Amino acid sequence: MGTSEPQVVTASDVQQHAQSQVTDGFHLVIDALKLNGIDTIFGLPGIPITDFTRMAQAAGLRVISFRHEQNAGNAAAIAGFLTQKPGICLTVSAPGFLNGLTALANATTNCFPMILISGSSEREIVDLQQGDYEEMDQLAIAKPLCKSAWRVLHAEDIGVGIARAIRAAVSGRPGGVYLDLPAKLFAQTMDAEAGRKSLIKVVDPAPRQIPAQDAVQRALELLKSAKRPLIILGKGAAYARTDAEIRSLIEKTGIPYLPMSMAKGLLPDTHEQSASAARSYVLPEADVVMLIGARLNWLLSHGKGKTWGGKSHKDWGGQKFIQIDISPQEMDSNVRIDAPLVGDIGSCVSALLAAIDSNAGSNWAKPPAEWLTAIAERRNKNIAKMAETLAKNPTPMNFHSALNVVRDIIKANPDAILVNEGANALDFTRSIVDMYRPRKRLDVGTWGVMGIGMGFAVAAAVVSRLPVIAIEGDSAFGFSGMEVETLCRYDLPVCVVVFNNNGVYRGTDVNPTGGPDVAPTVFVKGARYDKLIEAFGGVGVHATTPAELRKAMEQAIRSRKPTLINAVIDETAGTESGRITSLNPSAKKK
Ligand code: ADP
Ligand code: TZD
Repeated sequence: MGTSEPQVVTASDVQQHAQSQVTDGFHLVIDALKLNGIDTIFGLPGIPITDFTRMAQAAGLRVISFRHEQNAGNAAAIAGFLTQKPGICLTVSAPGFLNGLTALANATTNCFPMILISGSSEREIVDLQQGDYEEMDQLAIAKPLCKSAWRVLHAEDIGVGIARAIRAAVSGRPGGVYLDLPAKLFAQTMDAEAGRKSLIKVVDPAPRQIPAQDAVQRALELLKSAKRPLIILGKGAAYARTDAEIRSLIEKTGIPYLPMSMAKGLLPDTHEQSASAARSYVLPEADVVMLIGARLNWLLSHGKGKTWGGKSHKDWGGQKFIQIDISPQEMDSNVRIDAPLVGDIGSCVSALLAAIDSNAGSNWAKPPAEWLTAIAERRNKNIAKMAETLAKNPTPMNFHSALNVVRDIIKANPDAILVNEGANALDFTRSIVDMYRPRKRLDVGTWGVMGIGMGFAVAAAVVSRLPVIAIEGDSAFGFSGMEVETLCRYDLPVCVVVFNNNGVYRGTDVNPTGGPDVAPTVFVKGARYDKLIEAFGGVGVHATTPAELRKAMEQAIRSRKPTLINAVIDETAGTESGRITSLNPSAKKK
């Protein structure tokens, strides 16, 4: 600290190191990650990891530096979701660690594989609470917020530490793992050959989990007995990368399906068996529901209550459930699961397909025509109604007229990855913008957390090299907005569209006291978010009409330049909390 001499680690330093007789903690961590196929680190440098980031870059790892650790953590988490390899987030001690921790907890909640690696302060001082620089017992704090947490104290244990972290992140139900690396560890040296031998290349990190044959048969019998069957696909199904098998199961059985938000595009949203546009009809009416990689949590009204045809909000609607999940404890978490099918989705779906073929051959009876016709009627009616709304061109622009543009852009660029957060900006995008390919929609997930936007966008662009479109509420964007500098620094093909309606949900609230402060949900009116990205050399566009928005988005996709479009939306257009108004305590009181 304090010297002006630039610290540069050259390729020849690295080579010299390789030829020398000793290795150190820095290099053992790098070598262990590389040995396990990890090629990217998302992080933010500082004591004690700055040199580590330099050495990692010199050793050929891609090191993507962020402006805040939470965004690096979100990037790591979604990289994990997209690649099935644990995403790595690297932070400094105490405050950096805590900044990354929100993302680690969110990754665990969403079943995304991620490893948060944080440098930590001197153990002796931390444990006696003698007041070290950035002192904190990080291991203890991380433990309840992730799948597993470990600390490595000796260089010869780095191989085991990294191996355990990788296995824990991706095996079984994926999730977040914390690895605590004290500053002293990095500088420890050991014999290079012994160091090399201490590393572990993890064999079969996420072993298949084959379901029991009787469980497959039970599930199949229940499915066969259904008069009004329904399949629900969750983001676990998207993560599992068994797209062809899932499509084959759906098409072979002819069963209508609903994709959860991040499972959209697993089959194209325009598929004739998609019941998305008839959701409020199929949930209460279905008699047998098969969940594939989706939990019966709040996003599915806990499998009961009025959404499912129950009499009051806690009543079971009478459905029977088949649930495919890798986690046995997930079963019966909300309502009875009549046919639990525990295993990895690939093995479970393949086993079902094989059983269908051997039981029924090509004679699998499609669901009764009345069920399919009733769904088709509702779906077509709702789609026609939506088409009318989308065709309108009001001034000022509203969510619908803006999203009509986004919908066309995604249709023309089905490989583009869509990142999405906000309340109204989230709900309307999910229902209006059709997805055509798997793992192209990344959003606020299980917690409905704001702040994933730029971290997800950076990682999606880095790991896929495909264009990324981030549709952001103006409040949502603010949580990670400084990362537009990161977009520009790495020249990423990301087009951020800020749906600017002057506030959280809306921009119309007033301070009831008449005092000078604006209402808690209101922002600066007419803010120009496009100017932010211009500060870093990106393209900023101010769009007030669908035509301007379309032109700017098309240009962004064509040019692959980091772009931010400030899309001005009618400030009266949103509703409180979007679709989940009812979760607000005062709505409950009414
Ligand atoms: P959504 O929010 O889309 O409904 P959830 O995150 O609630 O999805 O559910 C995902 C589920 O998928 C989790 O219960 C998780 O255990 C499960 N899962 C994740 N990966 C696999 C896999 N490879 N095989 C089986 N289940 C999986
Ligand atoms: N903080 C965090 C971390 N997550 C949250 N979900 C919230 C706060 C609460 N919240 C929502 O649930 S949505 C939202 C907040 C602050 C922003 C909604 O405003 P927006 O979108 O401008 O992003 P719309 O389109 O105007 O509704």
